[in-house]
Amino acid sequence: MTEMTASGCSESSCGSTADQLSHLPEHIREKVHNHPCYSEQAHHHFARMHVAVAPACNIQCNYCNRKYDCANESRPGVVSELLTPEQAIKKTLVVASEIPQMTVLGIAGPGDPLANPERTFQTFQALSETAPDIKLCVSTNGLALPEHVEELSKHNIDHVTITINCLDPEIGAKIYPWIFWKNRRIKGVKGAKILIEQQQKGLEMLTEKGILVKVNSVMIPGVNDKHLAEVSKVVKSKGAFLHNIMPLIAEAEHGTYYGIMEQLGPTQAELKELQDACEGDMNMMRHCRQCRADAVGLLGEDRGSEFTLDKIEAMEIDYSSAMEKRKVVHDNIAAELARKEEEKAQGVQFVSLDSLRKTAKPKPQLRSVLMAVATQGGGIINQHFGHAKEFLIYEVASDNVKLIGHAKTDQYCSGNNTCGDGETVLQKLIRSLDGCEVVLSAKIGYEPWEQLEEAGIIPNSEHAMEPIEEALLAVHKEMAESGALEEKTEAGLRATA
Ligand code: CLF
Ligand code: SF4
Repeated sequence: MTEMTASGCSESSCGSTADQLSHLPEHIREKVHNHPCYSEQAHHHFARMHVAVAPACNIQCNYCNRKYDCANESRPGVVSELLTPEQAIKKTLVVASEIPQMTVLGIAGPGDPLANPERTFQTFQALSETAPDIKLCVSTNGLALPEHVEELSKHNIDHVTITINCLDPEIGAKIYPWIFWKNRRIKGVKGAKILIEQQQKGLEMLTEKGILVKVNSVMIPGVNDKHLAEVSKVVKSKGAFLHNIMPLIAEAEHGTYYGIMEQLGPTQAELKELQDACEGDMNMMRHCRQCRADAVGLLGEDRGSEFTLDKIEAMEIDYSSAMEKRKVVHDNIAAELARKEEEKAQGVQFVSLDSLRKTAKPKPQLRSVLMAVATQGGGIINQHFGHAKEFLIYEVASDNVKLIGHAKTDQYCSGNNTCGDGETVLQKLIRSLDGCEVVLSAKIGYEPWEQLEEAGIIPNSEHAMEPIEEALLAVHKEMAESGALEEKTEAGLRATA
């Protein structure tokens, strides 16, 4: 159920933990409050890692080349190291000890985890016994899901992602050329029909068991884009918790069917339009980074190179003491978040009473503004403009901040100044921020400052090290006070008519 808060923003449109989660029963809140994918606020503070133990897949998607990561859960890029379950267990314990904010271990490829059940469940079983403080998470295409639901529930796996791109086998045949089912390769509509039935059955079985299900869908313009609103409605009616609509990534150099056929992905605006249209029906995930199947760290960062097999081989782990340290870190983050929520609630109360006193006057309507933020996590503006590899994009209104996506870029300060087609890294970066009116970072150099201004984007480093939401609201307020945001009131419009 969507609850309105004192500030008038709904749980699904505001980035605060309390607003997002307060309508949920306690046992669900407990499952999601520190999961970086299931809670938008958590993703600023808590990290996840993936272990690449699942090489095989039982279907073919037209957006996938298995030489690369599973596109269900990753941007294309070769998995650096395929791991045995033993190696995956060791790596997880090392990372959990070194990065105590890591709360979730996911298996997401590079193939399908449930097409490799022995390797997947061996890893989960050992970790559920040795490291009970780590949440276990799995992402699957769903074909083999029904037969594994029982096993998943045995290993205390509370979070399952199913990639569901369609409900209509005719559409499915345009996405999946074949599936491998009961020792046979089944092509076209027939194969897609079986896959869809298995996905829906798996979804129903999981929700019946109280396991949280997130549905991922890849938006493929001209193929399933008009159909995904229906998918959203149906999966919600069957109990899915969250819907994550991701843009198709198709580049010819990845060797995928769509890449070679030059199938276009959606623009940011098309993606947002679809997400907005589906939001009325269900909680939408907008902070997905389409991570690699061996990603490590906060969403959007990849610390995998710090934990390669040769580096972790000689490390000794005392996980009992690591768990104590982790608990302190988790408790501190939780206390900090609760404190911020308390402060915010008091602020909201004040604004609300204040605004009640002014209701007699017609208020000018202030438009919302897209703002980009450079951050390294923690919910703080703490990244130098030139070091950012991505910017979070927020839609900011006078009383509401909503994360709507992210823009990946090349680092401006990387020393590599061109990126092909005669475009400089800075020009490309500015192009990726198209539509934003302000970019906030901890620091910014003179040259990018000048070029951003020329492109009509206001650079702002006055809010360095401040919490993102507070800084964005403050910038919106400054813009409002300068008269930059006023739209005519209804009374004003009638007067001019
Ligand atoms: Fe990994 Fe996926 Fe679990 Fe998260 S990722 S298995 S639910 S722990 Fe998250 Fe990465 Fe998006 Fe996946 S940001 S690609 S949604
Ligand atoms: Fe590739 Fe994943 Fe599709 Fe399998 S399910 S073909 S690994 S994208």
